Amino acid sequence: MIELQAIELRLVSLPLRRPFRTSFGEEAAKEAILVRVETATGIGWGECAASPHPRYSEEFNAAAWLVLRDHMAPSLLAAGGVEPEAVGGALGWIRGHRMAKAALEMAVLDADLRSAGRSLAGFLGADRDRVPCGVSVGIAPSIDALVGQVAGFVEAGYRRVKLKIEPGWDVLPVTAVRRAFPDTPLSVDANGAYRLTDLSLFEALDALDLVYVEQPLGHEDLLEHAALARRLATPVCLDESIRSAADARAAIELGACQVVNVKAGRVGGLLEARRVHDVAVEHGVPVWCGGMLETGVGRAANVALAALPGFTLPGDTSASDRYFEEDLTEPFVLDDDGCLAVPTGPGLGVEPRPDRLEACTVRIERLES
Ligand code: SMG
Ligand code: MG
Repeated sequence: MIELQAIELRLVSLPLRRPFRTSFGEEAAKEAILVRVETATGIGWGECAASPHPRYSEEFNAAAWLVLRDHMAPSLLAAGGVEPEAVGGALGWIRGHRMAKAALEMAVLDADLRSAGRSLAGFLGADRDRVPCGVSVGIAPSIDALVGQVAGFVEAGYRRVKLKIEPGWDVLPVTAVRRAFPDTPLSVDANGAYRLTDLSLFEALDALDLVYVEQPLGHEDLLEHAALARRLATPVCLDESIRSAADARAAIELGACQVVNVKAGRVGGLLEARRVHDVAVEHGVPVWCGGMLETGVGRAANVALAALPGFTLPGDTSASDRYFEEDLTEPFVLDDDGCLAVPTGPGLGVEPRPDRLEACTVRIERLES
């Protein structure tokens, strides 16, 4: 049982080395809410996966801040003690707001595992000490610029390259990258930008030997994804559509996806993410760990999750230098095999560096029991 004494919310902002553009917009900085819990036996950190705008999902930082401050933190503080496994249940009366819930659960888990001297990866059931990494490449100013960026990532050793697509930036750039890198595992991610009437576009992509097409259609369209999947040789992977283990089961059983992207934030926490993994494994469906441009804090959790046995495809768990000049934690560095080492220290196995925390903080609020 963890005795919660205080919960601190901290908004941080880190400039991205290159703006990240997707079908729903562009981000030039990573802005995230960090949650720091203080307990009778030590502290724990969590990171919220939300962005400044409600574009990837309905969650966004200003709303996550409010729901954490006015509802979630008071609810947990009033409860006094809580087991990490019980955080989801204790916050179950709050509908949705999964990324905010996930951040708080991560912080409680980190505190609990640190005081027990146990790593998050070990707790989750990881069976590897390094994970192969992919990289997600945003919509570029030109095809030449895109091919140049991909060349840098292939050279760095990334094991899979994912290209963001949108109407007007699809078959031509993806064909150019495929021609330049005939042997590189490639995928595309539309973030829901297409409709079933765009079938011919996906048939054209089918010829490019992609590992999967990620979230091609709207996030609420499971049946349409199933209809698309029946027409394609390329597997369909779902991201935004899967917000829980129950969603994963429905999507897989409906034939709406053959691959699952798991993000702890999107599904309400690391423990639900493990349940999504379990559902996929039970159905023989490969999973991989998605990313939300996390700082080193959230990245540590992603890398631990990605070390579970069902994560058989490289994830969007890229090295710190793919995002930032300087991360918040000690940097995650790609090894010669295109892998990141899974942290082995207690809890997340990383902490924000005090100087970086100071430099990146925009706002702090503290709640006490
Ligand atoms: O963390 O490297 C990363 C980003 C991976 O492409 C990525 N994420 O739909 O999968 C996705 C997007 C969402 C990013 S919204 C900030
Ligand atoms: Mg995606």
